[in-house]
Amino acid sequence: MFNPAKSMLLGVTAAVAISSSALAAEWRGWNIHVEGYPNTVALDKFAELVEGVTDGDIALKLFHGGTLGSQPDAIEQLRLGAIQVANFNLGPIGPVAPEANVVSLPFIFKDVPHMFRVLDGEAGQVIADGMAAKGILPLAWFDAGARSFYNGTKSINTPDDVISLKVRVMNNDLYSGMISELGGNPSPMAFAEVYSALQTGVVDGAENNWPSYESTGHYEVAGFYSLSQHLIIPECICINTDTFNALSEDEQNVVREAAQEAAIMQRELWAERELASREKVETAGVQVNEIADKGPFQEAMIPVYDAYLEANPDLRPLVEMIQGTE
Ligand code: GTR
Repeated sequence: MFNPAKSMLLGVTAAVAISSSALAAEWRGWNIHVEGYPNTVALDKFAELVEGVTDGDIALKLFHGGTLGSQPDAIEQLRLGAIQVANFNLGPIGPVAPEANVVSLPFIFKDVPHMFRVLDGEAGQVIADGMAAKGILPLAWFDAGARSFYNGTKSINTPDDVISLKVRVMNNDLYSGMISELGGNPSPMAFAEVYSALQTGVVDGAENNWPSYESTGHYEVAGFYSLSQHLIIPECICINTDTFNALSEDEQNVVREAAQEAAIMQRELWAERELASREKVETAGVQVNEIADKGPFQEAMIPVYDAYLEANPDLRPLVEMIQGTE
């Protein structure tokens, strides 16, 4: 049964007790990351908050480490209702929900604070509504930093350094287009396969943020990390839209507030982990380089934007709304 006193203790506010919901539910939650990763810790917190505030009426059983499959598979499972909750990166959601794909346009966000201002504003609502319409309702946004290129042979300073490199990307044509425009060969692949692909030379490089580069051990087999910061992609705690809509309004409020509280925790842990991951890989001998001029990389993305807007003319206002957000 819902316990308002506990709710307030947890910092989750709810005015009315949830007593109408007699049905106990057990949700299954997907997560690709390992124990100790900021997102994993925050998801555990979310589960704890939801269980606490509903007094066990809703239990969330989390499957960490990608044990329930790859992210594209999990997106389908969540849409079908086979799993109810997940921490998704918006990258692989783009092919399903066109509004969410705008965040996968390279360099669309100036920096992470800009991304959060966008998500907290009108554009964020358009993205969230587009996702919910496809069955993937975002409850709160996680920080996933900026993604940069890494490979096993050289520092990347200009787009020419990407020519002929075989680069693993997430499942999304925008990323394949991005690598092709830089002259490289894109290789879409599941996250779990990247380590051995780097190790065996199936790909030369990949791109990711500091914590994932470190937590996966990719730095052990691809020791040059070049700060291109070409993608800043948000992540979410997402819930199956029907599951959410079946809740009472009070339950919806407490579940959303629990997700938002978990997201605050995630963002704090993320900031710490970014620094710790960078320090760890540098200590292990990774060569890190700043890219003095990102202009040529940005210019190379013009055809990616043009093709995207040609295929999705109705999304031009959303792109412009994001670009116009201070
Ligand atoms: C990570 C992200 C994962 C996954 C992964 C990837 O940064 O947190 O959800 O998308 O990147 O590259 O596949």
